[in-house]
Amino acid sequence: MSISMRIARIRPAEVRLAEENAAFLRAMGIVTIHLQASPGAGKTSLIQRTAESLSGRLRLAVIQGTLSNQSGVTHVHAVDLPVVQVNTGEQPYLDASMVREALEQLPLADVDLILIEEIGTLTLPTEQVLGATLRVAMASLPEGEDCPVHYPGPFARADAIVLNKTDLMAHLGFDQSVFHQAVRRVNGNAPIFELSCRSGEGIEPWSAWLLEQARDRQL
Ligand SMILES: Nc1nc2c(ncn2[C@@H]2O[C@H](COP(=O)(O)OP(=O)(O)O)[C@@H](O)[C@H]2O)c(=O)[nH]1
Ligand SMILES: [Mg+2]
Repeated sequence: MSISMRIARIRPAEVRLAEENAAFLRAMGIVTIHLQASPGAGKTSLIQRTAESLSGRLRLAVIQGTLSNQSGVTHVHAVDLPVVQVNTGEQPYLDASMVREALEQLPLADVDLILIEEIGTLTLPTEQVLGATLRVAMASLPEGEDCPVHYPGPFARADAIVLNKTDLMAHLGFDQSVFHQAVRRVNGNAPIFELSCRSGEGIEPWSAWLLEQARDRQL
């Protein structure tokens, strides 16, 4: 059976579970960010930088998806950060029931913001729903300026877009304006955060946006 057929069959239950996740998290005043990007784009690095940056300002937790056949996954190693790793087995993406199980393992009374690191891919089933508050799509400079046009799905659905590895700008001759145009062809509104997890440049505006999202929803 193809994956799309399987998803079409399980979709109503998944959607219900995702809605339950969303309602539960809303009631707890917790914001969840579903972070999607190619392998190596810098998802784990961004989570670590974000944890450092928001330390003392927001209480973070992490749900990190990993594949069973994936070795050398970069583990989140920020101090004092609750992290739950979810092995998705053969399925190359997280689903709502996995997120629910992960939530049960987190100290939710002491959490304001959960960053969910998706398995590294820009191709996810469009039906995928987790119940996360916001979606973030991330690209990195080596993927080229056209990345959002070649893989429109995650960028079109994103509430915010991150461009990582800006420290490589000069080496790669990357043209930011072409990247912005590519994003705007698929997403008219989402803020774009250009940053470098290597140097830390640009992390603060991204952190400030997260803080704003959390505060807006906790009032
Ligand atoms: N030059 C550069 N390398 C980065 C940056 N962010 C992450 N990396 C490197 O990219 C590789 C993949 O990063 P990782 O966070 O594990 O990516 P993930 O697979 O998306 O979670 C690692 O070798 C990181 O050190 C950055 O801003 N600049
Ligand atoms: Mg990672």
